[in-house]
Amino acid sequence: MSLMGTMKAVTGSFDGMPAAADVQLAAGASPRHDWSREAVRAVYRRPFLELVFAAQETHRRFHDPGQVQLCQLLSIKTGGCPEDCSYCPQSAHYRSGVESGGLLDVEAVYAAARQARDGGASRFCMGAAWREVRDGREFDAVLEMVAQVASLGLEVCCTLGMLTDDQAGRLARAGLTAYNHNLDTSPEFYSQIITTRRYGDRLRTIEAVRKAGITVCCGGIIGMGESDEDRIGLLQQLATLDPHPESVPINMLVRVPGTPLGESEPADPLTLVRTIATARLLMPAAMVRLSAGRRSLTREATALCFLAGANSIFVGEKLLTTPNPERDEDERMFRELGLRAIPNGQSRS
Ligand code: SAM
Ligand code: DTB
Ligand code: SF4
Repeated sequence: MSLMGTMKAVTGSFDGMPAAADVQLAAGASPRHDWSREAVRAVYRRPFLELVFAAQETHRRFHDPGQVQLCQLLSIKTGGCPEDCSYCPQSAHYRSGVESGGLLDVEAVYAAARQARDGGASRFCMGAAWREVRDGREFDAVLEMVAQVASLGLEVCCTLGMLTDDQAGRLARAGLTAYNHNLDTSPEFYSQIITTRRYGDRLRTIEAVRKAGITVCCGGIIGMGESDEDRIGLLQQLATLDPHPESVPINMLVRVPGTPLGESEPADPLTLVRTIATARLLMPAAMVRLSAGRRSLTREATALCFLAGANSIFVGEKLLTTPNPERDEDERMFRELGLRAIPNGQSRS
């Protein structure tokens, strides 16, 4: 049975737990954007089971708890990136074994997107290992890729590094649904992870995307040696964007040998769950995407991520350059958990 299968989700509710009184999320209430550090900290630090329960309650007010969006990634330009992001195997600063390549052909990208759609994905995300977009032949080809992927009825997302207002406008006119540009961590911890750009550079690109009418996909990574306070800081940054990002990817670091973070301590899956639950409570309408790192999660930890409000995953054997769970494994998990893929055209993007 495919991921598009029709197994019904468990829709019963839990009784007897206190409601999330301090989280102000009555049905229909509009999301808040004025989250202070203290308020975010209070949510993040709630007792674990209470936090997950509150997140699931909120999740059910805004989303179908049995539906999860399947997204597929494709690296359209791999490796050789001039940025020094300590987690990234595509940085030219490190020897990770990733082979650099040129920009893929439009035809190859179209074929990969069609295959992704036929496999049940409703969103296709193209990544390029660029610091920023440069106008010229390659950007023109990316615009053509966007138009072609959009013609398949898929949501189209790109992650190409920094953008100018004009470039964001051109992507919007080509049919881009979403632009992924992560803040990754708190403003305080950022310079320990990346030295070749500043937090403010990230925020400026996010603003350009927003102004162009493209939806914002912005999240971060856990497991980089950051503290709870850094995760709280990241979540506060995201939740004070107005409007909130429509899409919040939460990545667990994929530790790639040769990168500065290749030998880090693995993140605690319960910290991942806590981060997802807090994101769900702060940004109730967003798609919260359980992104990189699923290969190191047990089935049970993954189920907790869904319970905490994650409602999207990446499928396919590869993320950009690193492995992802096998398709069969994901299909089995969907059957066991009673989850269904969100049909094409029905997510909140
Ligand atoms: N170069 C563009 C940029 O940085 O915005 C786009 C591609 S970049 C690979 C997209 C995102 O992937 C990064 O912002 C980071 O959050 C995530 N990422 C990269 N390497 C990762 C890793 N090893 N583990 C988890 N997430 C990672
Ligand atoms: C995001 O936040 N995670 C995805 C997507 N946005 C582009 C990328 C994960 C990359 C993991 C490392 C790799 O495969 O190279
Ligand atoms: Fe380059 Fe993006 Fe990797 Fe940073 S995360 S090194 S900008 S590809």
